Amino acid sequence: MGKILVTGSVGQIGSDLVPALREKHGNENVIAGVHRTPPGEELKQGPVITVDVTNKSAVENVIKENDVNVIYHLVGVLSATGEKNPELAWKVNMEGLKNVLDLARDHNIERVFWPSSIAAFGPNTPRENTPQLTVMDPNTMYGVTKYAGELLCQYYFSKYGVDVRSLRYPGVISYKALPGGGTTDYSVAIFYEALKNKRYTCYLREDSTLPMMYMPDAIKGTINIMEADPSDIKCRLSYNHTAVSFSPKEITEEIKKHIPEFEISYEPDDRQKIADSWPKVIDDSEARKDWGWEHEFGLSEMTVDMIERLSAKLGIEKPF
Ligand code: AKB
Repeated sequence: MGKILVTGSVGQIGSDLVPALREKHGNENVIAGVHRTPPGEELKQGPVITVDVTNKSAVENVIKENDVNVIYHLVGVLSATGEKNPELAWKVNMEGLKNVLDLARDHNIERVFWPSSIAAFGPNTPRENTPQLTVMDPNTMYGVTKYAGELLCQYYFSKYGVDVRSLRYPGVISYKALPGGGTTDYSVAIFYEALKNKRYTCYLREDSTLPMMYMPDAIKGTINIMEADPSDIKCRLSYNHTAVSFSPKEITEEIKKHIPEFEISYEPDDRQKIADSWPKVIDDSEARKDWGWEHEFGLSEMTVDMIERLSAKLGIEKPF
């Protein structure tokens, strides 16, 4: 069996995906690709390799020296950071993806996973029940790289037969690693602040509804699409992939059921404009139909699990 390479392993998704893949395939078969941020103890349970995805020959060496045949290419600069540094977002997100796709083609890599995002949509996209194929006019550099990346994946599939599969992630909520530089990050920060300080100042308006998902569902969907039979993958752009949609006000009400003293205030900043250009609810029925996507966690189940696990992580007494 060839090895699995996960780029961006110290990121929010990678920190949960690498252990899940190692549990399935064995620690030694899953290589955690890292760059600047050093890996924590959990990632060090198996092979860790430092690699810059913008350096094609460095990635090629990792593939050749380790007999890699599956790649989860997670490295990416997210929406808010991308608006502060559009050059960096283009370089990391586009050059990194093009390098991985070229190498997948040249080294007969069996499968590639690449995450797109709800950021691939834009202000003229229908915001309710957003279909998979619709108007795409992203107005952030992150969104531009996600939509262009989807087209590139589809091109490499149809032109070169690269079996690349993709999901449009919504905001992902998790307790292991913090998201960094996204617009949906508030949905994680709110839990930390509710537990630690019982107050949170949110940078989005109270009514900013966005599609969201709890990490165990994101990992399940990611592994399931990669395990699906190639004939079941009918969409080679990227699948809409969601679980719930909620606003800061709605998640606050849910948290307050367990931490009644919790208080929130709102000070919208630049990220509000980004959130306003994204869908509120996306329609992921194609993923459900084609390869059997099903989510498990709704808002209330996720809130209970987050509070339980985060209080254990922070050493704070569980409020229920
Ligand atoms: C972000 O907010 O930038 C990301 C995303 C939705 O892709 N979490």
